[in-house]
Amino acid sequence: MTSVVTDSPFVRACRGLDVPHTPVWFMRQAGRSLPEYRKIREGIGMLDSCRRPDLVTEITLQPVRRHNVDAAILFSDIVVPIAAAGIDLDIVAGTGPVVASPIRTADDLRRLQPITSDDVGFVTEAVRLLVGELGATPLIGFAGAPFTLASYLIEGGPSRTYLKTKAMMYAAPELWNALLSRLADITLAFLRTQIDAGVSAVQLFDSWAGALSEADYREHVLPHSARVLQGLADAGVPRIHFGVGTAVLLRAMGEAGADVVGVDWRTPLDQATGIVGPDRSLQGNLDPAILFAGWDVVRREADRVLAQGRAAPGHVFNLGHGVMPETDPDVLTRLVAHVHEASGRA
Ligand code: 1CP
Repeated sequence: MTSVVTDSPFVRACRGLDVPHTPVWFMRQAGRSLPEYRKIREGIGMLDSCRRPDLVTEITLQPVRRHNVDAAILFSDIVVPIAAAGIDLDIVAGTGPVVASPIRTADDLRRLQPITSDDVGFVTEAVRLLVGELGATPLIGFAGAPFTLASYLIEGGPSRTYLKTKAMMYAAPELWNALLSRLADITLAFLRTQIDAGVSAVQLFDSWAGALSEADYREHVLPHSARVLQGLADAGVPRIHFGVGTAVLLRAMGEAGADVVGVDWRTPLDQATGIVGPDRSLQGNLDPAILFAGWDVVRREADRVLAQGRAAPGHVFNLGHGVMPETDPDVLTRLVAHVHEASGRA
């Protein structure tokens, strides 16, 4: 089985090898855009559902069955390992992660403990079940990057400005580095657990890194993300590194140790590959809002993304960020078929 997965279009594109068609999957492909997801989640909290391997398996498989995507992504959340590390938090419907008592001092940091695989045994179990079910379809594991995780821990929840996060970064570099270093350990342990259980690739989500200048990213964030990505260099699976609004960070995010750099819709892929360099594949980057503009626009823009993606050594088609809950799932199904057909070898 393993060799079939290693030879899948998705893993081959991540490695910059030739492919029979451009592989495609969607960030947030599992979730509220699917009626079968809304049904199975009825009355079950987000964190509780992430801890139930039977539910995780079913929810992860739903978009694979429906859309014929080239990869599955484990149903979980970036704050799952943080909860396992001892932080009291919840994922509130319509809001996102909310931390009961934010981390702002060295004393607070003591509440964030290292994790081992045993603390997230439900993830190991879910990955094993999924690898058995998925056959030749690769499973992507993921984690939040230290900066994005720190933003939730410091702010206490979602933020637009990252004021408290940046204030700590500038004013208390020792505390900042201690926090990000601890988060890097947790993220590394969480990704290792998923790889040991059988995932075929990992994605490090630094969704909110685009709030930083390149200089600040390089000084305060990159060393911690690099420790995570380079710590997996021997693991034998492609490493994808993604953030939103990262046009000025793409080179640095590649240098952190990624095999694939995820690009949002603001930077055309032919331009992105010039920034990232010839050694790395790209993933992206259709604007998720385009899915609301009617099929003719979707097809035209998808063709543009495919054409621009040909400039990169390998291209994994995706959106520039996650599927919005209001998206018509039939448009996603049609888009997958179109990407396969339009990019397929004659
Ligand atoms: O009850 C629900 O359905 C809540 C919505 C939801 C879902 C479906 C949340 C809350 N998380 C998830 C699952 C999830 N989260 C996945 C599933 C796999 C898939 O993609 O199909 C993944 C990969 C994530 C990762 C995640 N969580 C990120 C990084 C990706 C991104 O979108 O940038 C981030 C930033 C989070 C935090 C989070 N969790 C949930 C929400 C609404 C948010 C964002 C809150 C904010 O705006 O700050």
